[in-house]
Amino acid sequence: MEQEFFEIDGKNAWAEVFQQIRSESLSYNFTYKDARKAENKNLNRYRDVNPYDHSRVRLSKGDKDYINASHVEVPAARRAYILTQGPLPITTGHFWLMIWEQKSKAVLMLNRVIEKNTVKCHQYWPLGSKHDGEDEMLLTDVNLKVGFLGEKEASYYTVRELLLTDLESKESRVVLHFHYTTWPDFGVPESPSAFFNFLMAVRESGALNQDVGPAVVHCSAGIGRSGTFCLVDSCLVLIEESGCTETIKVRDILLAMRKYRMGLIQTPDQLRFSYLAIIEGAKQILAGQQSSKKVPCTHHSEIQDGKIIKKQVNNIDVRGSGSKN
Ligand code: PTR
Ligand code: PTR
Ligand code: PTR
Repeated sequence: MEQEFFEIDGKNAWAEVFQQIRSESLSYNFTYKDARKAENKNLNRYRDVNPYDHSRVRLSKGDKDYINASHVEVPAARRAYILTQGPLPITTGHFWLMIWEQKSKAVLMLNRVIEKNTVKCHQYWPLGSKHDGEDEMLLTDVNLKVGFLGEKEASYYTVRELLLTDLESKESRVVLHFHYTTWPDFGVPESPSAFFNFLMAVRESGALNQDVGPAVVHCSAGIGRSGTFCLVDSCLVLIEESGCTETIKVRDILLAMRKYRMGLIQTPDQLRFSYLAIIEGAKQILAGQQSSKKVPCTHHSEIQDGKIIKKQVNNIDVRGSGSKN
């Protein structure tokens, strides 16, 4: 895929490649009727960004099951995420109810509350008294409470610990809040390595593991930056498993992800950045594998529609005639 990257770069063809991906996903034609129902329209931040009916997250408790959020899965990488818009004042309760019901361990926030002098997301978590804010936020419509426990700042992001409590059962859970604070909408992070450090911090917390609910990933619309993050993470899982970057088909994985939520990745530059972050991340991951004596590139697998199709193991054709050498 490095070769593919340099070829596209050399031809300055990112806009073209991105446009191909958009046109191909236009043919999906999934419906989003629930999002357009009269009673749900004001629950959407942007009128042109809607969750498909087939993959939308449904709320169980309460009188409405609608939230602008989608299950996005990459089965070959065993990854499941929830991508959603930045909460509006009236959807903040629904947002926390979704986190409670889906048993998510973390929220990954990739935008700032105010960008270009515009509110891009409601202040949906308590800031804490050290920031002259409240320590608790009460969500009366869903009978939940969010408390501020503490935070740690790194250079490009902040990690907070929040305590989510169901006021009915009195049960509480810690929810981690990973906030990337330096990624403009329709833009890219300053450097692939800053982004990689953020991704590694999220991974180390266990929030992307299979034994917890899907991490909730959001930006303002929940498609551009959120799509970029999930594509890079999933591709790096697949590279880690195959031990090499040659066989990965980033475009196919993005196209498969776009079947779950519309518009994932919003600009040619975000697509280019994804490739860069995958290449940079793969270098670090594969170097780590070599030093821990894992033999790189033993599985020659192809990825189709987000699923790995194994062709060869240790250079022996697994469909072969029984020859051991
Ligand atoms: N804040 C939203 C916006 O301005 O885009 C509110 C809104 C949402 C307004 C949907 C209108 C919406 O849809 P329609 O124009 O189809 O009623
Ligand atoms: N209609 C909005 C717009 O084009 O501004 C929708 C939108 C907003 C789409 C932000 C994507 C956006 O970026 P992100 O998904 O990264 O918040
Ligand atoms: N910001 C976008 C706009 O206003 O046009 C919103 C959008 C949503 C754009 C989906 C594109 C979308 O799909 P695709 O990227 O596949 O064209």
